Amino acid sequence: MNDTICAISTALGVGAISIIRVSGDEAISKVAKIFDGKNLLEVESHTIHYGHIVSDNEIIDEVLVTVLKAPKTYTKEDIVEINSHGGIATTKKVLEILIANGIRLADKGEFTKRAFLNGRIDLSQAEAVNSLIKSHTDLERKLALNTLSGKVSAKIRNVRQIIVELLANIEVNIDFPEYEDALEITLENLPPKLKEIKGELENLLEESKIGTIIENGIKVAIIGRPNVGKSSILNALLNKNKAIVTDIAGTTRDIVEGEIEIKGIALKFIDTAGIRKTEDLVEKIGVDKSLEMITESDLVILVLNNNEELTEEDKDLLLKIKDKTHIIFVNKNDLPTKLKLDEKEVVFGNTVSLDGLDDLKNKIVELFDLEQIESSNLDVVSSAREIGLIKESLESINNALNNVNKLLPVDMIAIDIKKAWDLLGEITGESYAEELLDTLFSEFCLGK
Ligand SMILES: Nc1nc2c(ncn2[C@@H]2O[C@H](COP(=O)(O)OP(=O)(O)OP(=O)(O)O)[C@@H](O)[C@H]2O)c(=O)[nH]1
Ligand SMILES: [Mg+2]
Repeated sequence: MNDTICAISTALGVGAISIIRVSGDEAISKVAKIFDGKNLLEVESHTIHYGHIVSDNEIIDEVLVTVLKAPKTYTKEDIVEINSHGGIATTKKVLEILIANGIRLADKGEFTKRAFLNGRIDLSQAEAVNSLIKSHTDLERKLALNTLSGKVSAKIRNVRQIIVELLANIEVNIDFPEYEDALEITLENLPPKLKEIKGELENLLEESKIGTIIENGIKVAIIGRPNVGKSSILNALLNKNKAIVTDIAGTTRDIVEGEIEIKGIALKFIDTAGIRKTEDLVEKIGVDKSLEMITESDLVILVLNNNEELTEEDKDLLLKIKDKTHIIFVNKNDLPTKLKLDEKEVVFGNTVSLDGLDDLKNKIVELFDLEQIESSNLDVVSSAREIGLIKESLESINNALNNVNKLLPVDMIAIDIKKAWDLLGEITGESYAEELLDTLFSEFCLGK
């Protein structure tokens, strides 16, 4: 594990500076060998030094080298960071020389993996490092930074603590029935405890909805019959001509996507092929994709034409979206009204004067409570892996509650409670499988 690793930590391209990072027992001694400047073996920790990287008596680059001695470093190992000139040729050359000197090229995320394995951060925090690097929006950044600070892990540990206290009481009752000070856990007093844990887990899941929206944005499918103006609406929302608009029904064949940010949240609009019965093979594939989008999206905007009477196909679509989060947008309200509609929550507008498009955006803000997200604490779970584990943990607690109803013995019920505890431990990495680490860190960039 403790071999010395190196990687380019900055993005490889044209830039003023590149950082090549080295971590491990031999980090300082190996870099000292190729550094012409102060003797790095004798310098203090957390200092930076001017000099040259040399190889076979040739000066490769003029650099600044930072020496960081264990344990107060990112990996808790000795770290040396070579600040070379930027650009692909110089950066790669410095890396090559390090490798030629017996330093291994790091795997993706290996520095952060070491930070985890050496106990500097937990698994949830390690994941947050990746989210932080990949964040596009300011809210994503804040969310990741909060997780990295350990606020989210603290909430998970808190629930684990409640569970472990319950488990401890059960164990004491089983192993030392004569020990009278311990609270006796019975089928009568178990349900309130389990319900408390259930409540905590449900709360984490409820809060995580905010995290998911920030991380993934909101997928909004624009659906409707041909020619009602779906592509025109997409273009108006994006404020650019992304999709082709013509008066020929069936213009859009494939999905067209575009993104805007509202209240710090990415709205990912998907314009779809107009839905109708068709014999045209290409159009048919497009229509099938449109129908798929109804299921796959977080929100459906069903577009109707104000200038036409409601058709059977419209009625069919109204039925299809009934149980889905949706907004009905009645387009072309610049033309005479022929549409009669019973629906309540409807936005009217048109893409000629752009009337109603702000109402449409406001409706989305209202539906997903985006104002509240912007002002919330953002100390919530957001990783899909972690949300999955909380759900599984909740399932185990529900099983335990069912088993109480079935009057199973307390020690049998404890098996599910223990499982819930273990699953939560996988979030922070208190319990984990080696493959999990491999998969998780392989999603990182090199050099982090
Ligand atoms: N008067 C009026 N015409 C509109 C409006 N919105 C779109 N149109 C016109 O309606 C026609 C169809 O518009 P599109 O945006 O291509 O419609 P679509 O729903 O994407 O159609 P398909 O791709 O065929 O499914 C075009 O001629 C547009 O200029 C509107 O609000 N008012
Ligand atoms: Mg279209």
